[in-house]
Amino acid sequence: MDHNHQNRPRKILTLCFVHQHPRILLGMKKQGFGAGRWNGFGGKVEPGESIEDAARREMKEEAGIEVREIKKMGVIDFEFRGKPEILEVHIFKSVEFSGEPTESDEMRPQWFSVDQIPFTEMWTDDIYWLPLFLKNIKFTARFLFDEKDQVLEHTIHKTIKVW
Ligand code: 6OG
Repeated sequence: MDHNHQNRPRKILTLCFVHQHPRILLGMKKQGFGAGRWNGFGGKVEPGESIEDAARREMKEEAGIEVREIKKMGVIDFEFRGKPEILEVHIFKSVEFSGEPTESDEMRPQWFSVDQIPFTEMWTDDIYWLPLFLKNIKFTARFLFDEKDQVLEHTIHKTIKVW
């Protein structure tokens, strides 16, 4: 573990999935960071905005839906070898929403059965923690990626934390 962990620049991001068992809403990222991969919906928290508000705003902007209650399921620190910045991603679950999932400039939404999640077309960390998410187990985690976006190291802790 890096001894200067506390001093490194952090970017706070949200990532939200609608999970209506046995289906989950994913989006194909069309542009920007992570383009070509299926993921939840989310992005950067803006100044003066709460993390939860950012998660709701991104769902509206990227998937065209309004989420009701959202529950924080986990927080992941992502690090990339050779880069000082840490991406602190707050993972949320929504069960109910209003509106119809709609394609945006950033994302193309699609429902998947939870037993047909396209892990080979997703960020390689997802296989480690999405199974916990689907079982409603909360977690904190850290992933270190190499230059080819492969996981070099990871730690995951289940938590009872209520953020
Ligand atoms: P913009 O920077 O485009 O938002 N994100 C990740 N998601 C997963 N599953 N794994 C990662 O491993 C990720 N890094 C970032 C957070 C980027 C979106 O992508 C998520 C945001 O929802 C490195 O605004």
